[in-house]
Amino acid sequence: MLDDKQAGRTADTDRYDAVIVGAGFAGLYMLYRLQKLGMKVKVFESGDNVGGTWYWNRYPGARCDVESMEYSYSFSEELQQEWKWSERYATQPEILKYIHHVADRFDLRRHVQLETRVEGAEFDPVANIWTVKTNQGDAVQAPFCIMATGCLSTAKLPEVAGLDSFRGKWYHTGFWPQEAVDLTGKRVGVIGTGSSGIQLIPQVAKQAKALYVFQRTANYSLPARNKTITPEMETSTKQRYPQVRKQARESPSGVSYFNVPTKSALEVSAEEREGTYEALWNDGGIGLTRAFNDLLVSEKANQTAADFVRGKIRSIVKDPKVADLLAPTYRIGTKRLCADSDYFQTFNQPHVHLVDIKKAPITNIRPDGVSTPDGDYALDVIIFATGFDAMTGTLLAMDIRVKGGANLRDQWEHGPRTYLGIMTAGLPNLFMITAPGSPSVLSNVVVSIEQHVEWITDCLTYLRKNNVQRIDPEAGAQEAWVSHVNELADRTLMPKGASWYVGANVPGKPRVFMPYVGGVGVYRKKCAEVAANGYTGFNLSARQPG
Ligand code: N01
Repeated sequence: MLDDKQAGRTADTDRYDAVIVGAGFAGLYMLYRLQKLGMKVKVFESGDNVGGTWYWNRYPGARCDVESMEYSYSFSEELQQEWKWSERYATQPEILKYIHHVADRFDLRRHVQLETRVEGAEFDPVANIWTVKTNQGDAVQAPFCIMATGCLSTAKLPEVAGLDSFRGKWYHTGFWPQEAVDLTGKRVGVIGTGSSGIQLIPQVAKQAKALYVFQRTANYSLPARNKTITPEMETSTKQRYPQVRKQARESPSGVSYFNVPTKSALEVSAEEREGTYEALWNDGGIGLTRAFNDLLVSEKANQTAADFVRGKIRSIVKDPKVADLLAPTYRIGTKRLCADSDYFQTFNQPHVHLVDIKKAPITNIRPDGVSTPDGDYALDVIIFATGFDAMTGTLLAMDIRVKGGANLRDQWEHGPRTYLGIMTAGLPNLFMITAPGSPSVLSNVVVSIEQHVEWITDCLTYLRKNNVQRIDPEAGAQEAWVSHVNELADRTLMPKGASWYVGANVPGKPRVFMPYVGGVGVYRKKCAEVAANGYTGFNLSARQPG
């Protein structure tokens, strides 16, 4: 715990031009841009340092699955030339170090109040002012409030009784402690086999005496084939950065290096198809569903890629029963693809045990382990890699409302509704970076963050120049955007996956496919058109004279 001075805590009741919630990639860049506009800005951050996702998710094995030279800010040529990434896929410590470097290099820290959680925000519709309240007694005011709270920032524990009684230690990948966790010689249970579990499990296996992996759904994972970035690779990318960044911005996924497919998986011969999959498997990373243009659209095409990966899993895992259990059965790509380093190989080790909790779910946690109908498992440590209340969890945890009017929880009762994935009707002057209805989690999120931050910056500049005091999406424009987002998603197989993209991992959460599947490049153009045409689809209210 930092003291008040270190955290910048002041029980602030000051007035600002804008308040930003969150100091990860999004919040820091938003701060940078608004400062450049000469705005007085306050940032609240719940962690004891900046970094967002990369502050919290410090579990062993955590690394990015977007190549590091592209999972980085592009706004400063000096920054991108001077920073040196060491590996193809950066580790969590390296990314956090980069974010700290950015915060220091651009002198951003002095505007960030740490260890402070925003609890609510209320908009006064007469004065057009937000009052943002925190758990530290702050009540700051600003005409604009910007949520930079991340898409995967509310960690989720399973709804299983008995955790309080557990005598060992337990952890969640999404709020891993800062101090070292020694698992040497321990009996460890990992619950969850999504991206976090798949990265963590090989690392835990290196230390634990016995490792029990509790798997509810087998997942598709592709080898990352991580490697050191050679000086030649570095120089080549740095020389081409302007093109690389442009290509990424205009691409479907926000990266320059994915194939943009033109052929159907069903129009080529079986040999050509297998050869394409094989080459992508050998190259590493999560580009496989970009091999052909119908893998996320046609059931038959999808099955060819799914069969290929299932075949690979069976060829790696020696025990056929374990291999069967690890072979996913859902449509590939309809849940987030994972990238791993020796995940499936880990199950060939004699001290690693796969437990099928789909067939026999965990019934309760006991003082010495967990129970399922198939048996009891004695554990010293339980690690929950059980994911997040994604995209809406953090926003809805706050009480966001208009005085005497709408509130976000009611507005989104049946699922999130936004215009452009940036604002929601009825809550004026509230911007949300990478919100539902934008490409966000389907993209290289740093590219999507930069696009939103720049769009919001331009918007605030326009409002100021044109004497506009209030911006609020028109209800009709929002309905049309929501329909467009749903219509595009429904043309694909994506909504069919029981994924966090549709809220399937949170009991009772409305089943709505949340991200925009139309692609980063297409989306960027649509947002730019709205701005160029004077913010079509938004109600803009002029400042009252006098
Ligand atoms: O979370 P997840 P995550 N009982 O929701 C299981 C990003 N990320 O933290 O599939 C038992 O994917 C759940 O089972 P099921 C990335 O976008 C990126 O792993 O719901 N099990 C699943 O196996 C990613 O998608 C990177 O049946 C329960 C697992 O827990 C997102 O973060 C690295 C359960 C949760 O998987 C989230 O990934 C890490 C229960 N009650 C994360 N509840 C990279 O860049 C859940 N599960 C590489």
